[in-house]
Amino acid sequence: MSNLYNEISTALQDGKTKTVAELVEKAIADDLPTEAILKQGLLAGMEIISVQFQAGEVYVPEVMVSARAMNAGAALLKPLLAEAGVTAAGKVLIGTVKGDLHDIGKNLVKLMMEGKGLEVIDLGVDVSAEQFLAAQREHNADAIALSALLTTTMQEMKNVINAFTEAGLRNDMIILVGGAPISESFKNEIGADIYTPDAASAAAACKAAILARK
Ligand code: B1M
Repeated sequence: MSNLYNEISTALQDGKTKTVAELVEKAIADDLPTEAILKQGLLAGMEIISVQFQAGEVYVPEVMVSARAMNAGAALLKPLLAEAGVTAAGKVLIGTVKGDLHDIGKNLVKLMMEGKGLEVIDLGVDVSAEQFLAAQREHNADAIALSALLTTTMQEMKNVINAFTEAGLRNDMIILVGGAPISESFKNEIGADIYTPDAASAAAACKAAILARK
């Protein structure tokens, strides 16, 4: 394994955004595989921080600076993941649900979807059902991708689906859900269409479902 992956992981754990960006740029210049830079560098570092956070060894501020470094590094990989010159295969609205500020997984899903040639409109974090609905009325997307990382906010996904149903828009679109506490059975319980455990499979499933409808 390239030592550069370890350096990226370590700099991310230390919350050094500038260093992470420089190292990712170096890895790109060295022609290292994009997926490996993401998985063995950025995500490996984030995984270590996650374990330490869960064990109470690091706290919210440290995790936030690591998250910022993660997002900066991932943004540099975006052009490499995108298929240049491909017309959008479909349009997706994405956001982390109301009350939830976690955006790393959501950003990865967005990145992977863009890599599959989908146009993604990112509504950010803490997005209410009303905001999703307003965005759908404006953009008329093929799919909506909801992310939640907290057991307290995952229920908000149901509110989003209810809002779309009440507005008569539910059957016009594909609803994807994901995030650490989400499962296939939860997806079924709230009446969403697709659950996937990771960003790459979310992008693949979303594109396939959109193409199947066209
Ligand atoms: Co928070 N946090 N956090 N946190 N945080 C968790 C989620 C937690 C499990 C840690 C723990 O204590 N064990 C816990 C939740 C417990 C629970 O609900 N059961 C927790 C808590 C409690 C909290 C706070 C309440 C802490 C506090 O303030 N005391 C607070 C809540 C703030 C809020 O949202 N209102 C909080 C705050 C934060 C930070 C701000 C410090 C930071 C977020 C920074 C940011 O996102 N910009 C943070 C982080 C980073 C984490 C952990 C450590 C890592 C999450 C992460 O980014 N992982 C997390 C512990 C953990 O998950 N092990 C934790 C990396 C990322 C790539 O994975 O987001 O799971 P993930 O995405 C995956 C899949 O889930 C999937 O794809 C990705 C992989 O390919 N996926 C989708 C995600 N969305 C998808 C959508 C899809 C499909 C797949 O389709 C649409």
